[in-house]
Amino acid sequence: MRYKILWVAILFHVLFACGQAMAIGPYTDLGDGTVTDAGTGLMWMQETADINADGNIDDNDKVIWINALSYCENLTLGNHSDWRLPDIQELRSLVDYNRYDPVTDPFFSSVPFRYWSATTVASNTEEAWGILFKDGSDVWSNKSVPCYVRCVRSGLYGEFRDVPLDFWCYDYIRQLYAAGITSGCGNGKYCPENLVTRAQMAVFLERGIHGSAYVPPNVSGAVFLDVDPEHWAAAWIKKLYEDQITSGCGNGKYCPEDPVTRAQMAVFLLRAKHGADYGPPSPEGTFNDVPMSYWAAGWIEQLASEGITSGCGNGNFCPEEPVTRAQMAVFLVRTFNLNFNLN
Ligand SMILES: [Ca+2]
Repeated sequence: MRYKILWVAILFHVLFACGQAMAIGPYTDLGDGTVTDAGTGLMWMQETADINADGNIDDNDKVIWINALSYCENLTLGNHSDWRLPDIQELRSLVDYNRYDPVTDPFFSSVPFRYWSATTVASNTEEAWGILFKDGSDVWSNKSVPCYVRCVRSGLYGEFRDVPLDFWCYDYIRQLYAAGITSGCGNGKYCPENLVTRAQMAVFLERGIHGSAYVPPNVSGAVFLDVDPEHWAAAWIKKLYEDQITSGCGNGKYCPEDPVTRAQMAVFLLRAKHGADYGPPSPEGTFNDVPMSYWAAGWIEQLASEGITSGCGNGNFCPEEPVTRAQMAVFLVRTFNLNFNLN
């Protein structure tokens, strides 16, 4: 019984310790003197600030607090100029409690001495918080004491906090946002892996057709049996119907909560782009999994010949697969030629 308790204790310790260790990073070395931390979404200077720019980090690179602030604010590194001195919580996020002397991941090459944070001590504004990177302890010092500096910026994520800068279609989501076609899925997120519903598709398409500022007229009566006039997208769906981009999903319904399939998307996009009267050329059998007899074959092949899709790999199109919001960003940007000059 005693051993059982011991083993449970050890197991808890291992689980807890592993959980702590995983909170550090993972880091990505961007190769330009900067490191991103996927855990916190922060970008860091890889090296301790070489204040006097002599190529060495030594006592001469310690500065008083006010100079630490201004050094970071004036820093340009990795093509970014929005650097700042980290606050105490941000600075502590670099501390790996499994390490000692210094306590940071080896590629940060920290000096085991005090680093400034931007956080002033609440009880004495002549003092500010810092961290001793030998053991990770919080220390406060008078702001006139010279300490080392490592600057930070909040640059790992762009417009949405669930779409990192190195996300596979970051540029497309950014374009879609800049065009005003999406403002995300709420709480600062874009929800790239969520499936696009037919209700959301109505909004995407109508904004693509009529512009980002477009607001559809209010609806009084229902157009589709399954779209209540109170539904959040009722006006958009009605306008999509009036624009003759959709006739619904059959039996007088629109199926607003169903995911959009890739085949449906092909029809939606081409009608939105070319007008309600548009019809594609006859299919020629471009994709292995889209026989010429398939109901949307012509649409799908036209989507490919316009460069909006190249399929889902291996010569297939995956017509019955749903579309994620990330994928839809790519399709919409290509369909409506959204090409803002973003820097
Ligand atoms: Ca130096």
